[in-house]
Amino acid sequence: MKRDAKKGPVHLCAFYTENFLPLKNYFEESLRLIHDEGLSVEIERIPDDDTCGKQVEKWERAMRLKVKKIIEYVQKYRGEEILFSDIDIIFFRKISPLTRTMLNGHDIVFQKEFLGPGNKDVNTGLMAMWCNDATLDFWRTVAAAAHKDAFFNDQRIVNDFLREKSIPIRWTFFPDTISATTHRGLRPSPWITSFHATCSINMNKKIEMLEAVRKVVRSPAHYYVLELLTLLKRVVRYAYRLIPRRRG
Ligand SMILES: [Mn+2]
Repeated sequence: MKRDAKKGPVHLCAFYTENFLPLKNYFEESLRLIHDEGLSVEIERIPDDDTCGKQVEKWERAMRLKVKKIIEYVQKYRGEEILFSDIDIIFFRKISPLTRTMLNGHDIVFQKEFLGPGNKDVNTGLMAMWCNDATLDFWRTVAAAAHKDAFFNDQRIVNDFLREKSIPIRWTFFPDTISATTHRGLRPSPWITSFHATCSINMNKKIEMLEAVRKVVRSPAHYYVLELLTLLKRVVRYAYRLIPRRRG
């Protein structure tokens, strides 16, 4: 990939369906606060589909739509760098410098599903991508595989392909600062770059997660108090366990 394309901004591409509007407000506000001059933000509104009522159905519709939208963005920004983001994510620090660094030598950079050396899974919520042939082929193959699924889940399909190495793609993980609920619950390090509210498809639960994490990140003191309380709780629990043993 030509390096001169790096002069342009990183295109942050996101979409939301009408029913997830409150999440979009959190997303947008967080972007305003980080003042990332290297980003060009594009948030697309998709009208809600009234024909599918249940939350789980809406969720599946959003996942199918996601693959379709990614293909559109990759075609639109050919030769440039994009950051595709779910709408249930908030940012705390500039993301474009990390995106550029990570894309050096890779076609796609994924958020980790879990922390630790045992993790092999990617999370498709936040992805940095070079809009090139390899990336386009990758997503077209994912889209083609979607028809086989009764309940489509883009992340499962992506992880299957990456594990099988059946599509040639240069990919890597973002560092742990690209955080999610599956990493350290609602108590990430206060120095994270972004947080993805995962583990629930319920919007109110997601908002609770974002609020809780925002508190931790905005006030490291709050974080240390919580850590201290956890430690104290452990000490008390341990001491409590010792007492009956001595009596017995
Ligand atoms: Mn998500």
